[in-house]
This record gives sequence, C-alpha cells and structure tokens, in this order.
Amino acid sequence: MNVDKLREHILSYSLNNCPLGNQGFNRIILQLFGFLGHGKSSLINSCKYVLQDRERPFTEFAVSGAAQGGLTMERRSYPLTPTITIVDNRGCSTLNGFETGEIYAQLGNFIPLDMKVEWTQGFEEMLTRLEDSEVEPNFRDIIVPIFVYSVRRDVAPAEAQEINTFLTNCHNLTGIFPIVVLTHKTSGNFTKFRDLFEGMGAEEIIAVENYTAEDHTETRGRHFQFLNLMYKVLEDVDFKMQKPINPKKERAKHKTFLFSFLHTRK
Ligand SMILES: Nc1nc2c(ncn2[C@@H]2O[C@H](COP(=O)(O)OP(=O)(O)OP(=O)(O)O)[C@@H](O)[C@H]2O)c(=O)[nH]1
Ligand SMILES: [Mg+2]
Repeated sequence: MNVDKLREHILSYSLNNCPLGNQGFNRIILQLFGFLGHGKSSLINSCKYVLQDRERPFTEFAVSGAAQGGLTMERRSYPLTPTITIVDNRGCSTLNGFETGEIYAQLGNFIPLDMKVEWTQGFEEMLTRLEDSEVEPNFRDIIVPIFVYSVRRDVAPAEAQEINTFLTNCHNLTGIFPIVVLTHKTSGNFTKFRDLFEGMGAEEIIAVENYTAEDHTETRGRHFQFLNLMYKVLEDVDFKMQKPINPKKERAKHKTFLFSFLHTRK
C-alpha cells in the first residue's frame, strides 16, 4: 500500500467493521512504554504529523527533549483518529518490579488515562490504587502495547533478560506481543537490536527516525515508517477481533495475573 492509501485506511478504521462487530469495544489504545529518553514522546509527535493534513506545520503535541530522559511524568492520551488513541507514558529507569507493576496495571486497563504515574512500593498502596479503578471499570478499550527502544543505547545482558520477561508478561496481559519500535535508527546498530528483540519473540520490529522539532524534513520513506506502525497495530487488532471475546472475562483474567505479580514482586 502506498502512503496515501495507508493513511486513508488508518483514518477510516472502525471496530464496527470487524467480522464479529465491535464485541463491546469502542477504542484502540496504543500504549507506549520504555526507558527514559528513548523517544516515546517524539514517536507520538511523529504519528500525529503523518496523519495530519500535509499543509499543516510540524507541531510538538507531546513535549520531548530531555537528553537523559525523565521529562514525561504523567500518562497522557492523544487522539490520532476517531478510533485510535496513543498514550504517552513516564519512562522507566529500570524494568524492576515497582515500575513494571504500574505498567502492567496500565496495560490491564486498571488505571484511568491522563493521570500522574506513580511507582508504588507496597502491595497495599497498589491495591488502593486499583480499588479506585473498580468504581468505573473500563471494558471498552483494546490495548496494544508498544515498546520503544533507542538503538543508540547499549544493552547489558541482565537488562536484556529483564526486557525479555517484561515483554512476555505484556503479552500475557493483553494477548498481543508488544510491537517493538527502534528509534534513532540511523545512529546505532539497528541489526543488532533487531536480532536481539527477534530472539525474545517479538513479531513486529519497526525502525524509525522520529520527526522532531529540530529535524522534521518530510520524506516518503520516513512517513511510511509511522503509517506502517499504525497499520501493523490494526493488523493485530483485526487478528484479535476475529475470535469471539468477552471483555469482562478478559479483564478478570488480567486482574488475576496482575494480583499474583504484585503479590510476589520484589
Ligand atoms: N535523531 C533522533 N532524535 C530523536 C529520536 N527520537 C527522539 N529523539 C530525541 O531524543 C530526545 C528524547 O526524546 P523524547 O521523545 O523526549 O523521549 P521520551 O522517551 O519521551 O523521554 P522521557 O519522557 O523524558 O523519559 C529528544 O531530544 C528527541 O528530540 C529519533 O528517532 N532520532
Ligand atoms: Mg516523554
């Protein structure tokens, strides 16, 4: 598909057109996560840019820019189309139990959008946070996890092991293996990271050079990267929606997983 057709497909995508209808879902959430400063906010700006009218100038919707990361502290949502919303996230400093517990709660849709991200320490504290979400439980979102990693960084074996466990858990929680987005693709060893993530079981690995305030020279190839990412997300959603799903049962399963994880995390 060429760039214009891809864009049209993404903008007009509706869950109502799935073979079994929307099955009670009304929104697709692209949930970003990853380490500090790896390009999550810039990825959002890039996706917004390629979907908007070509006449409009580049806009920094999600603020990006701290060299060491740590700039984004809240989980903020940005609508991309009437059906698709992309969600920025606080970057993790490590993928340890405290930080991943919060991410798992987000992926299971137990934490409402647009809230400050807290790394909770104790089981009790997290339970209180989750109890609040039971007041108005949300069954209507399909969450697609996206792991953002910059190929400019180096990865230690212990860190690779942590990422591996984390991606597997994200898969268990959402039924979709996280799509891996490798940023800064022209300034690092892209093939090394592609092989690494492939070895972890990643099915979609997409390398991008984000559009940023400093460099947003449009090219067809660069536009294609972000449209292709959104297209792959919709393919995952289509695959999931071919089977009958009971959103309430799904949520209950995710909750069991989350509680057992929180109970044993160190
Ligand atoms: N050249 C290049 N620069 C990038 C790319 N992605 C992000 N950057 C730059 O890297 C820096 C960090 O990017 P952000 O998008 O703020 O990263 P983040 O993951 O949101 O970081 P925090 O929210 O601060 O943890 C910014 O200066 C961006 O302009 C990329 O693909 N290529
Ligand atoms: Mg950010």
